[in-house]
Amino acid sequence: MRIERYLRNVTFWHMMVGILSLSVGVTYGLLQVLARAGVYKYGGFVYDTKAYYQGLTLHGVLNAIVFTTFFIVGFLYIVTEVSLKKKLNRGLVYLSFFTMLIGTLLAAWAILTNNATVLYTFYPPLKAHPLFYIGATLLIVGSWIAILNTVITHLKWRKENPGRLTPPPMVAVHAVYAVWFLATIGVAVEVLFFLIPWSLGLVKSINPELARTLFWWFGHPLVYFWLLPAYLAWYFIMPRVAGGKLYSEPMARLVFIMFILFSVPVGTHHQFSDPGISNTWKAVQAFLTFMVAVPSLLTAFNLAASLEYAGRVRGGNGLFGWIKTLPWGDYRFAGFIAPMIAFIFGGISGIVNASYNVNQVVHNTSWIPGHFHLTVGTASAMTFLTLSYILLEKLFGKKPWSKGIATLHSYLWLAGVLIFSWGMMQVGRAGIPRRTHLGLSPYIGAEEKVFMIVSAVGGTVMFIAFLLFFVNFFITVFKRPEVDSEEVDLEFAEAYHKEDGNLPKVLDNFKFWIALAVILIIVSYAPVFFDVFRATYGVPGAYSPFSPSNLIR
Ligand code: HAS
Repeated sequence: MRIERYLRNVTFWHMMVGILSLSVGVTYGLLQVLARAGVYKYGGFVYDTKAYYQGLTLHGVLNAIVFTTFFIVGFLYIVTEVSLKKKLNRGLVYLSFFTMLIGTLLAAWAILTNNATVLYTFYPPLKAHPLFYIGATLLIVGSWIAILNTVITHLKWRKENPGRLTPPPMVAVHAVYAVWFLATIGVAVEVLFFLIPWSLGLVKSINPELARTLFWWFGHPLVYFWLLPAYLAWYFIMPRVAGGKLYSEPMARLVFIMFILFSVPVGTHHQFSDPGISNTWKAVQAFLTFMVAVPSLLTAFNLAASLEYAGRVRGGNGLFGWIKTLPWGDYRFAGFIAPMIAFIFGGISGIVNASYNVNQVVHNTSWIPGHFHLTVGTASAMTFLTLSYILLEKLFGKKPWSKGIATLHSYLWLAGVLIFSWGMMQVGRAGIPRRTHLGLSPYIGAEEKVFMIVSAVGGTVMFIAFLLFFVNFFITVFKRPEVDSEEVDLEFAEAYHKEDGNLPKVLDNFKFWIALAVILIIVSYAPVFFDVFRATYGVPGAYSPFSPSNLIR
């Protein structure tokens, strides 16, 4: 498949904006873990709290929002064109990129000038400069343009290929975008109707609980927007790198469809400790959270079977002999297996979080950053870094400058994150809070201090691993191409159990699954909003959309 030069370049710039943002974000990550361990003091000899929170905002927004969104949109363009063998609309590609870029620059200005030190969750009553919210809106609108482009391209493909099943990697693309679109409706309402008017001074006050609820409508499916492109790579690229096949294609399709259904109506599991929402609906969303873990459990079996198949094809035998024969020294395999291993622990800790009663022990403690550095911080982020090497090779014919360093940084990062998260989870279990530098806290015991040093060691190892990636990646960018990249083949894996003509047609009907997801969202969220409105209406100082007295005339 020939990818036009403009799309190669645009994808490259998506990657570059993402990776440059990540490089700033991870630097602030290092400073935080060192500050928490008491090794580094923001502002010299005293803790400068403002600087700590500004750094934390940069860390969260750049790593979790900017890096991921740019990388994912760029990567999915290539997957779309390669799997459908059909061109996207060039004008929309540019429009999306520049809208996202302008939005990012506006938000970055606000954070860098300390006008938006509100962390990546921007909970009110923390208030940011209007340009922060407007920038975030543009970033999302830009990604919606990319969705529109992808949907138009797929519809054209369907017209030209009546009766053909959507290729499985494209099913994954639709799942990513369906989840993202449904999720961003929540945050769009929060930002457009509440935060922007409030930050512009058009309304006097705001309802923090309503804003949090709308944020988490977005915030949890956001994690599957990060995860599903990694799954796309683990399902459709990794088995081929391992020298085998994807074990079951129909199961992969089912998994992506389950994510469309279950990703959104679970956000209240971030609000188990919030007042105002009844226990019944928290419990319902806790149950739905367990449902959304099911496709990941299916994934674990499907991927393990694919790995076993590859290991046996490579000559491994016996119960575990196949593990040894996997290509552990191949930088691409290392870059996929390391995040997969991290995700086993990330997933287990997610189930702990989701268990309503156990959540009371870990909520708002350091346990949570322990969980999400294993998930988004490694399962997603490291997979994206591996994909960026693969894209450089496929789009520009440039293999990594050092394959050894590319392999090393993946295992080093894995070691770093396991140490980091172990430390964070230990102190989290002891009740030590997250999102604070703890510099002057009197209640930290000797054992906790030790584990905070453990986290600092792990965080430093992760940072060194990232530096290795960064240097290797940029030398690769500037070196001469060594292979002809005119024909781009992402080399999607073949399947051992392929989809055949017997597959129920409904499994290729995305409109049906999205409609079902909307119904599930309404059923599970309507009572939650009813509770929130009932509990917060009329509270002095709180803003209710139903109270006209809140409008400044
Ligand atoms: Fe989570 C909080 C529950 C998955 C990210 N999560 C967070 C936050 C983030 C985050 C960023 O219920 C903090 C937000 C904040 O700032 O407050 N999470 C879950 C559950 C899952 C889950 C049930 N989370 C993720 C993923 C993330 C992510 C994925 C990012 C990408 N999470 C929660 C809850 C909270 C939470 C509560 C709120 C806590 C609180 O109180 O604040 C599930 O989706 C996890 C299912 C995963 C599995 C693992 C499957 C394993 C696989 C690997 C297979 C490996 C193989 C390798 C085969 C069941 C697929 C074999 C190796 C060989 C050598 C052969």
